[in-house]
Amino acid sequence: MLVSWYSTLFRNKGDIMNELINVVGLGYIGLPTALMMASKGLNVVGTDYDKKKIEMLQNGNLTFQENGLEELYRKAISNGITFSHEYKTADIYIVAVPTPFHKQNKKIVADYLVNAIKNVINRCKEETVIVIESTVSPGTIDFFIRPIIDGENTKQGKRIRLAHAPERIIPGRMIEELTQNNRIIGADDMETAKKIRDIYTCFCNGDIELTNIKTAEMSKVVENAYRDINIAYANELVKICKEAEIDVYELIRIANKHPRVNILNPGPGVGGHCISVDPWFLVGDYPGLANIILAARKINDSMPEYVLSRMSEIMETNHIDSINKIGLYGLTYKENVDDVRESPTLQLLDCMKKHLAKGIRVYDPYVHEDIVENQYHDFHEFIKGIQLLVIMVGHDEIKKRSDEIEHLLILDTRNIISGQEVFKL
Ligand code: SAJ
Repeated sequence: MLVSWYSTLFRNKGDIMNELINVVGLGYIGLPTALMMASKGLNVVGTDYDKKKIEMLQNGNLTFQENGLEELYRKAISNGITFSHEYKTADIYIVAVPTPFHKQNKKIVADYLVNAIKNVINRCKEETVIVIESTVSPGTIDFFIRPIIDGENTKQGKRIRLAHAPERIIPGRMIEELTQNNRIIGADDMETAKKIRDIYTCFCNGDIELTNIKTAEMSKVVENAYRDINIAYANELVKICKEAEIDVYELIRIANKHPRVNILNPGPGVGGHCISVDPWFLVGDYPGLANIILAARKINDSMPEYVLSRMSEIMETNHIDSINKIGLYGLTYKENVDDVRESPTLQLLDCMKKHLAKGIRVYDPYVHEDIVENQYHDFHEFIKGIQLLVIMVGHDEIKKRSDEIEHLLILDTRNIISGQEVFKL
C-alpha cells in the first residue's frame, strides 16, 4: 500500500512536538515567531548570523522591545528554546531573513534569502520542509530558490519541500497578531501545506488558507500595497485641504460616517520595512501596469518634503531665524515601537541634508543609541531653547507631556495634540 510521507511523518500532534524547528533569522519577525512556537511546546532552535545577537539571547537579553515579548521569551526559555550562530540539522526550517530592494530598479535583493537557503540545504535531511516567511516579490521563490532546491534534490537524491507563509504581524501588536491573525500558506502540494498548517495551528487561532506559492507571495505584497494606497489617499487629501482651507481631520471624520468609507490618517510619510518597500516590488516587476501603486508610493514619499515646507512656512510667519530652534520629536517609523527603519523622520533629515540644513534637534524616548546628529536623550535638554516642536511620531510619551510643551509652537503631523493651539499638516 502506498503510504504518503505526510501520514508517515505526522500521524498525530505528538509527532509535530518531536520535530526540530530551526528558525533562521532572529529579527522582528523571526524572534517572536521562534519564541511563540517554543512557548507552545514546539522544539525550537533560533539561528542568526549576528553573533552578538545570539550572545544577547543566550545571556537572557532581548534584542528589541515589543509588547509582551519579554514574557514570551521567559516562557520559551523555560520550554527549552536554544539559540545558535550555526544552522542546525532540523526537520523544518522557518526562514525570516531581510529582503531589501535595489534603490534604483526597485527589484528585490534576494541575497540574504539565497544564502540562508544554501546554508539550510547543506545541513538538512530527506523530506525537510523549508518555510519562507520573509516577504518576497511574486516569482522570487521560483526564480531564486527553486533552482537551488532542484539542483540539490538531483545531486543528493534528497527530497526537500518548499512552502511560503508570509508574515503578517504589526509591530506594537506582534504577539497578539501572531496568535489572532489569519494566515496564508503556499506550497507545491497539499501534503506540505497541511504539514505546515499543523505546525502553525499550534499557536495561530486564525483561519489558515492553503494555496500555491506564487499566490502566497503575491498576497503579502498586495496587502501592503493596499494599505500604502489608502494612506496615500489620506496624505493627498491633506494637501488638497490645505489648498482649499478645509480642516482635513474634520473632513475625514465626517466622511468616515458613510458606511462604506474608511479614510486612514494622514501623516509625515510612510516608514517601516514593509509598506514603504513591498509596493516597489510590483512597480519594479510590472512597470506600466502598477500605476496606482506607483502613484501612492510617490505621494507617501513626498510627505517628509511636505512637512519640511510646512516647517519653513511656520518659521517664516513666526520669525524663527535658525534651524537650531526646531526640535523633531520621534525617530521611529510609528508610535510606541523602537524600529527606525525607513522612518519619515530619517527621510526628513535626508531632505534637510540635501538643502544643507543642519543643526535641527532630534529626540525619541525609544531610541537609546545615537543614530543621527544632534540627537538628545533627555527630553528637558531637548526642548530647552527650542521654539518649534515638530511631532513626527505619536508616542504615548508625548501625549503625557502636553503640559511641558504648552509654551512651544507645535507642528503636530500626527494630529495627537488637542485642546491647544497647534499647527497641523
Ligand atoms: N501610517 C500612516 N497613516 C495610517 C496608518 C499608518 O501614516 O493611517 C504610517 C505609519 O505611521 C507607518 C507606516 O504608515 O509609518 C506603516 O505603518 P502600519 O502600522 O500601517 O504598518 P506596518 O508597516 O507596521 O505593518 C504592515 C502591516 N500590513 C498591513 O497592515 C497590510 C502588517 O500587517 C505587516 O505584517 C507588516 O506591514 C509587514 O511586515 O509586512
